[in-house]
Amino acid sequence: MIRGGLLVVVFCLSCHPPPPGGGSPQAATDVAIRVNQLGYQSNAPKVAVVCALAPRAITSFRLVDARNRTVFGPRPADAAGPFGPCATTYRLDFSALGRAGVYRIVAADVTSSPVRIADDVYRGAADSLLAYLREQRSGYNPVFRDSVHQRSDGILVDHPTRTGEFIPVAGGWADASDYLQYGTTTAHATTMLLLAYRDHPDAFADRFQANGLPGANGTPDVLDEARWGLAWLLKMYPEDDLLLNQLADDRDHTFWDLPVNDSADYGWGRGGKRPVYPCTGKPQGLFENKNRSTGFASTAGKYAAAFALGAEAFTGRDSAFARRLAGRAQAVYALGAAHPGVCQTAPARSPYFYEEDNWADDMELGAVELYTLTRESTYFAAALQYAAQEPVTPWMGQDTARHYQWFPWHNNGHYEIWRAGSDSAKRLVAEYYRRGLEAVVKRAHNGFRIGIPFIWCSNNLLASFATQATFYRTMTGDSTYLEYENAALDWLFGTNPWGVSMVIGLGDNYPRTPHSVVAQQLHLQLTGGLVDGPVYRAIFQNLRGIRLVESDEYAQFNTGFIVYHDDVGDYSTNEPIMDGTANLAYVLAARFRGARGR
Ligand SMILES: [Ca+2]
Ligand SMILES: [Ca+2]
Repeated sequence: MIRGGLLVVVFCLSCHPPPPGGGSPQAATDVAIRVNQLGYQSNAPKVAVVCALAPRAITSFRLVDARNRTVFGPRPADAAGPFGPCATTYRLDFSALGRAGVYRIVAADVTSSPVRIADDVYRGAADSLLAYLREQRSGYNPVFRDSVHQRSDGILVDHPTRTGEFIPVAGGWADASDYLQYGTTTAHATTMLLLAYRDHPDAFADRFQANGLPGANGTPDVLDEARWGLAWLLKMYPEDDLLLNQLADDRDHTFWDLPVNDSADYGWGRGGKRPVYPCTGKPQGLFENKNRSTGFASTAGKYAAAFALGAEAFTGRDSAFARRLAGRAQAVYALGAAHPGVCQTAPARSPYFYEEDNWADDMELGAVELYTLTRESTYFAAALQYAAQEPVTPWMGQDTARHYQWFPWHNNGHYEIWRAGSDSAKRLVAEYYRRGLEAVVKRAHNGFRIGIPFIWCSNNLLASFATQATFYRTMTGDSTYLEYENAALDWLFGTNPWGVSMVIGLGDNYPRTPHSVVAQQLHLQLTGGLVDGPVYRAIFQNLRGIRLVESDEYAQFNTGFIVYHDDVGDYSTNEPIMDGTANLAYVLAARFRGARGR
């Protein structure tokens, strides 16, 4: 989500409807007990966190059942120090309670919301994410049952010789609540869907057709959605040396309107054609703001990986489609190898863009997926070389980073090398992952066990941390980081200072007024959408054009170094994001399989 449109907020001030009901935050007192609102699997670690807004001594806690009978405890509450708005925190560990049921936690005369223990608490969670992706579809959109940008996409811009040429690129997903579309986020999202299905197929159902309308079609919905992404990426790579990277730009932000009547004007009239940007290997930006692009490889590697994984996934389902994907995977990988460097997204009127600075991670993933597909050893050797260039995703252990500076937020390539490689290669990439996890954990000495930097899209970092920890645990059997892996998921589903599940429609208390024109004007719940999540107060205060449009129901929890607002005006913490949503698919699918007693 790259925003910054002042007009958006001005418009909201006059048109914001009354918020839908429900979701009142807990904490009539100054003590809140935060829990994972999906629940806890029977044999998993189980921890709730107390956030006390004033210093408060809490010695013990217990769990009660529906009849208010104590079923666990009293046990000691572990004091864990201050964090953000919490003057002090306590960790309440009830891992020893394994009996399925619905309970409440009682501590300091405060009773929590219901706590569910069951093996199937993640059932349907990964599938729920797909609802948001269907809602975000461009081309034919099943929510509107209408075409979106079908005839407007797009006119080639910023090309040395072919600027002004029409190239058909309708399709894909809108990136967030604006209607820009990026090859880099789409390719990563598609990859996450394909990996999630490959490793955890049981987590996904078949209730929708290829076009996103209700009705089974014999294909798991996660593959329907992945194919939607792949079909668009193929359009975005129409010729061997023409790699398209971005559709539309931030001139989209001028108007706050629905995608079916988008009235953005890119110089061809309101609601007219949209620009499509190629990778050029040079800094891009049609106006005063420029990115710092240096090559093609960051985008080419991601396309290669998605195409190669797609070829594997569709071999038995549609061999012609699979063969085409395999051919495009090899071509785009070669283009990336010939043009090392990053292909960043292009800013227009606003200064914001995806400032991706790493590309070896992307080429590593592309190379190892091509090795898996073709068994050509040169690809595997290249993957190992790229892996050695960036063993640890650089945000891990840092206090801050630029917007999407290290993307994707975890490196799928190491896991794929582990799957395909020798024992020595397996040990090497497991150690790479361990170093990254250790760096984050070193910063996680707080009651919530969270060690990420609270930059824009912090929820993506948590999803990626949990995914990398899941990979590492699968690869090594080492559960050293399991407490932190669980804490990251618990945070995303409500164990955070605000008590908010960050996925719309999942849990008891989730965002009701996301930064989305579709949600606002159609009164539509964007089920499955992961919002950006809390950011450092300084980031919130310095972004352009943010104004809250309603009173802050979480004001008492927004007094610390990080803030979150369930407010349609806050594009920094409360905007659902396509790539972040898909980024959560793998780890939720893996938890589903955990329900089967793995
Ligand atoms: Ca289906
Ligand atoms: Ca990268």
